[in-house]
Amino acid sequence: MYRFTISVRNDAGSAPAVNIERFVGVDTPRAVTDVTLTANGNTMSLTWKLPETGIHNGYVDPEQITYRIVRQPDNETAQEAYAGTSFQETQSVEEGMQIRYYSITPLSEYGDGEVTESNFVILGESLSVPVDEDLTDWTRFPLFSALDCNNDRTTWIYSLEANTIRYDWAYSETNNDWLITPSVKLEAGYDYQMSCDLRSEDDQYAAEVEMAFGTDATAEAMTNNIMQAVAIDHAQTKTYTSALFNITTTGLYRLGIHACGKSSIYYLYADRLRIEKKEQSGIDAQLPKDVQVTADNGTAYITNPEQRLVRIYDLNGILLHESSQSSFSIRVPQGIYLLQYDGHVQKFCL
Ligand SMILES: [Ca+2]
Repeated sequence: MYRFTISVRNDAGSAPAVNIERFVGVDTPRAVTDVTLTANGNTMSLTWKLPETGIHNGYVDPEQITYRIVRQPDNETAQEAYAGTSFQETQSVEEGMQIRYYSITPLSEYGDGEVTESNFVILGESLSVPVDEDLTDWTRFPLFSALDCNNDRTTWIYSLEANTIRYDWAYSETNNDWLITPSVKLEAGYDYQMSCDLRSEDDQYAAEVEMAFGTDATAEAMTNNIMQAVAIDHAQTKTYTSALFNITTTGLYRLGIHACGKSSIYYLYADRLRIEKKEQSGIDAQLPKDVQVTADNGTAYITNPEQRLVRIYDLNGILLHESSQSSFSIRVPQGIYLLQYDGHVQKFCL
């Protein structure tokens, strides 16, 4: 910045001097504008504009400006001194989903401009079980769908004040707002269970909550209830767990937390959501009477009068022996084994 003192004089004399400050020379760039990020599959395209003048309204030579491009929210530098105002890269997520955005800083030998952040895009198609979502991490909230089904303009949000997901108190008399997970891969043949950590703002009723799942992120799709509505009326976080549930077709599903019941002026907070897979043991409490196993001194003796095909596995599922003899024995190290026939399974110990 330069200060100029200007005075005007003519034959009649001098006018009072005027001081002005002006920037002269090459200026520090302003923050870039119009930052747009689009994703096509795993390929991300970023474009932006450099303002024509610098932070002091001085001259900026776009040819001399480079850009620091940082992947967010991981804060990884993608380019340190990139030339140009469009950038593309292909990035894949190995598993799960995450948001991606970029921060861009214009750099010059006369100083660096301010950082500008792009919009975000979502990488990945679905979550895999086990799911353990930290809902205090704001970057996870955009993966969820918040549905204001009673159209009262309040619903589930990420609260920057509370640093977690919050269901705001309703303007209507009852609550009807879903918080629905991104797509989750579920397999037929297993039991699943969802749990969510919930609390009220105070030891006062905030809302009722129920859980359900379906195949789409809509209220209409949430047809399979897995937890009946309960009132959330405690300031201390408690974990609410659904019933075990399973599906008959392997695929992508959505699981929902439904704020329902009468409304309240107290906020409802959700800060962790888990989905676990439970092995469907398929282990019968007892074998049919005709197949018996007795263990003695490292040897298992099997009686099989109907001469069914009987298989013995270790706990890793490795087949150790199979026989359809009416009686046979197998010598194995101490441990737990599985005896299986005609779809029946039983554990036995040696
Ligand atoms: Ca609402």
